Amino acid sequence: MIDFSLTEQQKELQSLAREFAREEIIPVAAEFDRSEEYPEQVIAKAAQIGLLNVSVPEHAGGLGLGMLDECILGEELAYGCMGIYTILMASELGITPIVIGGTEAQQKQWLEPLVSGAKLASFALSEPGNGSDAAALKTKAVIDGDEIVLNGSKMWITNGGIAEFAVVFATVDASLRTKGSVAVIVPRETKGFSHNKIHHKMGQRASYTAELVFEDARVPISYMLGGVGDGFKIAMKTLDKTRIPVAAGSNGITKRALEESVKYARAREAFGKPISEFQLIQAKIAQMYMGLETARLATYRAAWLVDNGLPHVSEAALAKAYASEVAFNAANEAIQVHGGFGYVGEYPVEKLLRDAKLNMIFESTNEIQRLVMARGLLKD
Ligand code: COS
Repeated sequence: MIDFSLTEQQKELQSLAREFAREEIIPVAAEFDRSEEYPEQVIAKAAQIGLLNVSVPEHAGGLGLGMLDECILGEELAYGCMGIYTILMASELGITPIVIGGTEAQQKQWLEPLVSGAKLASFALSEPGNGSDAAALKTKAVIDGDEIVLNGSKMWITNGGIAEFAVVFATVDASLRTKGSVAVIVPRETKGFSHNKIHHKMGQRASYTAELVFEDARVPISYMLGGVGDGFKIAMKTLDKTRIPVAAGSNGITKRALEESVKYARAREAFGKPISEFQLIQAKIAQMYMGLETARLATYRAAWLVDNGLPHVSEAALAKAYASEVAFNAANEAIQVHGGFGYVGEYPVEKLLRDAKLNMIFESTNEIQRLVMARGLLKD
């Protein structure tokens, strides 16, 4: 049975997030983009009204929202600012490996405090020397009695260093590739764990991105999710889910690009009439609309598969790659509609382009998404 309607609860969630984006995010988005500061107050308010850490299961004190709920939320928040939404999205990314690979006791231990204390989680897979080849981890994990000792560094980690903990992927023996991988929860205050904030990003500047450094950082072995050899699969299963909210965020960017273009095209005159009356402008607007509607369908379908416990690997990759490319193109065309005004910060469209670019890179590049889809298509 096909049903495109949202439940009453989902509609409420959508209006809550929409109102939050209009009242709390849009008025401050340009300033945080300029200052590159972490929007602490905005995140605190989001937590207060229940928009943070929404995927924490009910048995661990959370709302246990589904993937479609997350996507509805994500589109609205990213409409306001993709960078600010990324902070919330990355916290769900840090939560997911614990939901996938953690015992119920571990879920309670690590996820309950996130909800009650309005704290963030983070996910640390990429390293300075490798991102796409997730099996080539260099961060070393040594099991020493009932402790794990970590040495190495992680790169491009959203919320890294400001989150309560990072789920760190490391290896007990690099020559074993995936078979030597481990996933370990490292609390922020762990001795030997430090971070360096990364500055001057092209876009999504409100989100906090860091390099994490581990120098003989010791944690109890009970902080490991699963066993030795499970880390890679936990990371892959996580990304197979969390790529979908990236698609949802991309749809928020596309929707904003479309609406800003419509508003500007109606108001701006050239050759004695509003530019909205020119067919070449209309074609751009129609193209953005086509992109938005098809990308949203792909996103919702992938989310529906997750929520119904069905295979979703290729569909998640498709949604993420497609929606982020639609968003980038829509933002690019929105700048074109705005002409010179689109190229300066006075209007929000140049920021949309800078923000959209990252969605084509993080949570696996769109090249990796294509590889994932092709693998699915080519296997026996
Ligand atoms: N879900 C569950 N298990 C998976 C999986 C998935 N999506 N993908 C692979 N595996 C399993 C395989 O079945 C295999 O298991 P066995 O050893 O039991 O047979 C094991 O993991 C190794 O798989 P494979 O040999 O396919 O691994 P590769 O090194 O070839 O993986 C890709 C290649 C590109 C798929 C992987 O490295 C990847 O996704 N890279 C992107 C990493 C990334 O997203 N980086 C940025 C993250 S920062 S947010």
